[in-house]
Amino acid sequence: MTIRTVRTAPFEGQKPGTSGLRATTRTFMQPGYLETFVQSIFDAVGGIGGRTLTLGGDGRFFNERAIQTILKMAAANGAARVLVGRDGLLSTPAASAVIRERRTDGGIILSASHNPGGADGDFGIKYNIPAGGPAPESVTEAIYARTRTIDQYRILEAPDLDLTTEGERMLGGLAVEVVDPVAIYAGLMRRLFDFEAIRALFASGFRMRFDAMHAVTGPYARALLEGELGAPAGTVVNGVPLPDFGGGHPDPNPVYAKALVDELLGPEAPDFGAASDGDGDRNMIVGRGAYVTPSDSLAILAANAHLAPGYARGLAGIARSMPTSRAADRVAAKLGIPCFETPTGWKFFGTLLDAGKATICGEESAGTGSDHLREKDGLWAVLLWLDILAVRRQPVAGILAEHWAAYGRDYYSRHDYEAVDKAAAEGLMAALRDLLGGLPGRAIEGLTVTAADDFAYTDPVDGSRAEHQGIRIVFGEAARLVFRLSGTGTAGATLRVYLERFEPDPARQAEAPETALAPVARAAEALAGIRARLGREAPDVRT
Ligand code: VG1
Ligand code: CO
Repeated sequence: MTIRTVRTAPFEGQKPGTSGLRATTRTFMQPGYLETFVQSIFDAVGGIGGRTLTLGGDGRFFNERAIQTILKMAAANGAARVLVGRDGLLSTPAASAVIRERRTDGGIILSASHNPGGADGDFGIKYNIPAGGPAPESVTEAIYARTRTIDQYRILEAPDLDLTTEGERMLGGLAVEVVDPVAIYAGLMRRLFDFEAIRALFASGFRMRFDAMHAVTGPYARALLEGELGAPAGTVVNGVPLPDFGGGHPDPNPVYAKALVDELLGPEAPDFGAASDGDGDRNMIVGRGAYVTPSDSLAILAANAHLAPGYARGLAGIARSMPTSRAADRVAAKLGIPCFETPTGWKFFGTLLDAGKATICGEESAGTGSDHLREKDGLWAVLLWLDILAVRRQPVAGILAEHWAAYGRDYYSRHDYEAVDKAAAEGLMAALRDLLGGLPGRAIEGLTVTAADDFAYTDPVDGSRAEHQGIRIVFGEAARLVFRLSGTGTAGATLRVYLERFEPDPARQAEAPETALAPVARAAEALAGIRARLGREAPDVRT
């Protein structure tokens, strides 16, 4: 087997976004595109000679080809060992678990997460650091810088390796260890949660539906929920991972997981429903007759986490991304612990978790997780909910109502305008930025602006700085409006508008979110002129 050094030239736009590099699958399938980015990772981390890496992906189209290529490149670059999930599969949280438990020198995860897959869909790749989390911006910037100058990559000429059975095999000088994608992750879950109690809950007749959306979580959910916890067969639906996710959009929200939400809000509803995304790091929670917004889920999990053995010691702090509602802040205040507000993207939670400043983190985009890993973790959130339900033995709707009565309700919605003209979206953001100075004190739609800024964040642990992380317009405690551009899209730009209104009065907490948020939505239009600037009458997706 010979090592080939292949001449290459930089590809445009290999800049990691909110969560790694994402592009259309066809872009990734261009000769040399994947290789150039992977070599840039290896070079930017100081080479991988003698090191051990974790490797896996969400199983989408091109996953297996990419895994074979990366293994041959790791061999050619002198790596000692790669732990790869069987069939090239590892959910994002499971990859983080393998990196941490096996103490590998970081890892590579192949996924475009909630973006559709297939030849006409999207693909993605990201590097995770040895702590198990997404590379911080200092590292992604170094990788990007390397993609600008790279002129060669190294690859072993060798036949493809069999990844269908566990065990160790050699690829040149590289030991490739094919591992069970579920085992290490499942072991961690057993240590955090009271499986006995959850088993008793299912044995009592509790019924749940878990929609794996034909993405990577299927095997994990089947093994844990149906296998170990005794949920009846059929609890997990769409449980077989497919390269194109069955043509669906593996984003667990009321739009793309509509069938599940309809079932839970319908007459034959089971007690509890949940769904996960392409790479298994997101979760959507629905009770019988009660959709739980991700921001509320974070707050409720934080308020009740002590009921699960893994968190019985209490929480050190809570962290939420800036656009996530302020519901978690009220829980932190009651618990007397800090609440950190970070930019969007899990990479900003890493330092807080490493330093023991935050125990639970979350994002409005259906991401929740804790210090057990350095990625958000869809099934973890589901198991924590189950553990809480097993202890409280109350319907989800009751838990939600009690939470709102105690803390107030934060009506919340996100409006996405997808694949809009990039220049127009940037123009909208620039115009908003120009308005900021004049906003405080101004009344719009009966709401008075108390603060308005272009969110910037200084990491309290390492002092690193992130700027232009979204426009934040605060109407005191009453409401909040956030505008930002997505960093995970692959076509044009996506504008996200985040709407929030606080209602402390239990008598007024049962309104339809759209009604409660109508003045905030009108304020957004008045301030940003979305219709005129983007030429869109309404958002593509409301979650
Ligand atoms: C989106 C979400 C963000 C999340 C990111 C990655 O980013 O808003 O909260 O961390 O996706 O999630 P953006 O830049 O498009 O708003 V995942 O599950 O797609 O890796
Ligand atoms: Co994801």
